[in-house]
Amino acid sequence: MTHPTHGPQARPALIQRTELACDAVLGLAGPAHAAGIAAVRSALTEPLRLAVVGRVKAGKSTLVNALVGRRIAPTRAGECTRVVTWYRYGAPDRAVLVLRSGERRTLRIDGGLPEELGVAPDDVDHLEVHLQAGALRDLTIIDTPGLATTTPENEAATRRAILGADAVSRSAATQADAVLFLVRDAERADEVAFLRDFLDASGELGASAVNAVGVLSHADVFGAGPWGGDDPIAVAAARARRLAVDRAAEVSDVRPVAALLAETARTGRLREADARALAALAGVEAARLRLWEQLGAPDGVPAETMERLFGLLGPYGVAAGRSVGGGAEPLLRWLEERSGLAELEALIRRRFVLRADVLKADHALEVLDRLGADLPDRAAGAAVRSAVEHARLDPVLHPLREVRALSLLARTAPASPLVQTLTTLTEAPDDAARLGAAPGDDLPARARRLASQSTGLAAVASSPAEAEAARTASRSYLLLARRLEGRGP
Ligand SMILES: Nc1nc2c(ncn2[C@@H]2O[C@H](COP(=O)(O)OP(=O)(O)O)[C@@H](O)[C@H]2O)c(=O)[nH]1
Ligand SMILES: [Mg+2]
Repeated sequence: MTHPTHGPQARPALIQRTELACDAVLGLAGPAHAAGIAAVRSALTEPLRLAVVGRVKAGKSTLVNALVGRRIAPTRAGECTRVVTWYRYGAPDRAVLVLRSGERRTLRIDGGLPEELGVAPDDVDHLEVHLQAGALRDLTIIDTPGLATTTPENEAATRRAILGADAVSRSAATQADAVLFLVRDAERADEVAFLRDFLDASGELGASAVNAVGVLSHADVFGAGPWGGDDPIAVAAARARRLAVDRAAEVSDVRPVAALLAETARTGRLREADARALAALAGVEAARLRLWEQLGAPDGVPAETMERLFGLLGPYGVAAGRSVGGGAEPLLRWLEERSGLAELEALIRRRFVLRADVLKADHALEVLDRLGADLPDRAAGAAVRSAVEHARLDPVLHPLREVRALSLLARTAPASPLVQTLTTLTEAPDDAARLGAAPGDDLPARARRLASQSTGLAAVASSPAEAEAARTASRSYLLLARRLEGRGP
């Protein structure tokens, strides 16, 4: 049987091999761990789990709404904002409250989630919301209450969601494969410290440049703000680029996003009447708009309208959006473009969705390995860890090694040219692109040439991480050559 290491058929083979590892571990670890291992195994064929983390009021729930295209995640201060909420694809639309006792209760969704849950948030493990939303077909999104918040419960719930609890059975069911970090103002030292702490705490199972992407949120309030001369979104974009370089170890990229603008654009909240009311503000002096609450609404504009516009668009959306003109349609396009959401979605697709099987398999093996390390029976634990190691050495799972080598290199030597090599190997849509080949090139010959070039690079590498990256790339090209020649998996 052949197992392609790349290409569309690679996914099932990679997942199948990881399922075999789960089965092997099940036989070694004993019945006490059967449920936990079964959960790890079944998650392999579910959509990738992406957790959205960041401090309270970072804009997480607003971003989730924008991504899902529904105003479902509460952004006010109700109880729902205090529990971990999974948004997954499913019909009919429904919400299931999963209590820490294991009990499950169905909640009604009328437009949005209820303000009150009917139980103390501390008794809730998580809330599962099933929606027929296209974005959820290949991604389960986990909204979290926030880290390092004023309430320890919020933090504990978030940590449980991302890092898992101590028992594998729980952690397997609650862990995320990938993470979006929302940071509201990158230059505030405590936000950076927060990111560090979180990453330290997450350890091996947590985030790294491979499975984490940063979001600089509230991009519309950067710089001097909406009433200053600068374009706040351009200021945020420049800051995001700097942050991506500084934080290359922790996140693979940082994108500026104005989630409020995206939410308004994507959830059908903006009506034609709003666009008309906004356009009517085009001639009003900026100072008057800025201070409207003190000075009163401009002539002919009801105060409710002002409130509604500021609620939908924020100060920047009002200040800059009023001159867009032409009605709701161009205004929606403008909001969409300014929000930066499409770029973030493209990144999520490239980094997470297209690599979903690799991230899920890697995560599953990591959980199994940790189970082995924690088993009180040392001999059984060693057998589990060796089964995991054995799986990792299978050529079918070579993409996991690529991703790990890339993570290590990005962390220690982000400027190394091998970062690009491994990124291309793991992200390119097909073999020709993976090899950087021109039309008509002899692909197997090119793969072999690149393999030996990479071996050469390993010999002159400036660090162990770079040497490992070069050896990994060399093996990638070699496996690719063998497959292209019809001689290997
Ligand atoms: N101006 C502006 N406000 C935002 C943005 N994203 C979220 N907000 C507002 O910030 C507040 C907190 O957002 P929320 O999504 O509940 O934050 P969470 O606690 O991280 O889930 C809400 O009032 C949102 O409307 C944004 O990009 N720009
Ligand atoms: Mg929230």
